[in-house]
Amino acid sequence: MRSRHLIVPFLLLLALAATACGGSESSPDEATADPSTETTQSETSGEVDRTVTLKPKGNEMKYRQTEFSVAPGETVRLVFENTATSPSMQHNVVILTSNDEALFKEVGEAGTRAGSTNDYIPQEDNLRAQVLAYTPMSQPGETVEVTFTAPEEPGEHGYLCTFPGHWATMQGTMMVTEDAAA
Ligand SMILES: [Cu+2]
Repeated sequence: MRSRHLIVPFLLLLALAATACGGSESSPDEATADPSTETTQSETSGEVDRTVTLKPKGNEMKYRQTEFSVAPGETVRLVFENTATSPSMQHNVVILTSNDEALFKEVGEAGTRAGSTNDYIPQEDNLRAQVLAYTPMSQPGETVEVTFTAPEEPGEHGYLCTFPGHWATMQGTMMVTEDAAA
């Protein structure tokens, strides 16, 4: 009897302790989850030096904006708003390490070979090394983006869409220049 009386309050205490623990565990989790998300967002936007937004030219296999400038070494957020309405107008933005005309063709054709499972991004190591940054492939009406660090060296970098058949006409040039510095 004596031991039984001791056990019951002890179990009650355990149950209370467990409840208290559970309660105190869940509220800090919620408390930390929200601020950390906010912090990540503010950190991300704080780190971005420049946001560049590109769009296609109607339902053509062309970019509306065929040139943009960034400053050396800055963090660039590249947004592509696929404003096209034709279902075949899937687009991405693939930025190259140079503005070499032959490279457009190589990367464009390699993108076609890579296919949809690889998001039309070249799989060959030598060509992947020539890709500075790329957005995911976008469906008409979809917006995609990528954040990358601009090269430290001033120069010209081609960009193209690697959706099959688009590379030859869907091209532009990213200028890395001190003139673009804020
Ligand atoms: Cu395209």
